[in-house]
Amino acid sequence: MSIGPGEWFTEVFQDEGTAFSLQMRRLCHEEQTPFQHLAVYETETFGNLMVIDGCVMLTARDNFLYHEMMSHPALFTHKRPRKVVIIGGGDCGTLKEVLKHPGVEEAWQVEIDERVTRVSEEYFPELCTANDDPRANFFFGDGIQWMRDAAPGTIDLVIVDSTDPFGAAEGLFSTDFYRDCMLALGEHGILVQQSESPLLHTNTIIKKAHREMREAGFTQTRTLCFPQPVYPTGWWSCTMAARANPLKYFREADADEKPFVTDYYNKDIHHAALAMPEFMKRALAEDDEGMPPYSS
Ligand code: AG3
Repeated sequence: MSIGPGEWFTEVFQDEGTAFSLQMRRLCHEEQTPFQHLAVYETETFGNLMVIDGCVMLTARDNFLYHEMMSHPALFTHKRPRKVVIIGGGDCGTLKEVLKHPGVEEAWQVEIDERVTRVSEEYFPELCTANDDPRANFFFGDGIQWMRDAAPGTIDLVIVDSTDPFGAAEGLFSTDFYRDCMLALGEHGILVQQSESPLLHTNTIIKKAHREMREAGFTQTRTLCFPQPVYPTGWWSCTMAARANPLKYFREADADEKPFVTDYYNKDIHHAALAMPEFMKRALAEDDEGMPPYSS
């Protein structure tokens, strides 16, 4: 897949009959890792671009939206998050956001493909600024196994920052994995998972995530929506789960006085992201029998 200067990189969403393109300056790096095809391009207007198996993972220009929304809403929902585990997230962007919270004492990035991290260190150094933080820990291996082996009740927050739910990431979108997370989290822990496009995947991936998180024993589940221009439809989501704690409340005063800089997340954005579109409410309500309503 060689793309010359001025040519366009395109991610085709075949099922939807749409595509997203970015104009390229040059190919910076390309390799077949033991797990996937990994490429980095320099784009004309979005800075560096990371692509895995033909899917856009991130660009320098807009990854802050995704990384901030994958971390801060959950971190400000938990009462006192001290130990955080990121499953996937090899580019280190989520880790950087997590470690902005001074109360976090220990963060683990559990990524199956070490090459993603090494390539990110080279081409996205701005995402790797917290890698030398003494609280940062790296494990390169299978996140599903890692979670199965985790000691019960020892983790406050699990963030699943994965690729689309196919191939290597498929097992991360399953009742068995959610159950292992629940056991590792204990009573007050929170799980948050990237859950694809509200427009494309509400009736499939998002609905299934709610159903399976509840099957696993989480009684509270909630999807937050946010913009992400370079992903299919430009509109993305994450889904949070908790055993008992309602997810519509968060540490508002702390979010308002956060002792660090963000580019997107703030207290009002958090409130806005909690608001659920009507079509999503209807779709999720179909599965709601006997459970607390999704809007609670
Ligand atoms: N996680 C990938 C989200 C999925 C994007 N899907 C797509 N382009 N088809 C991003 C990793 C960032 N830490």
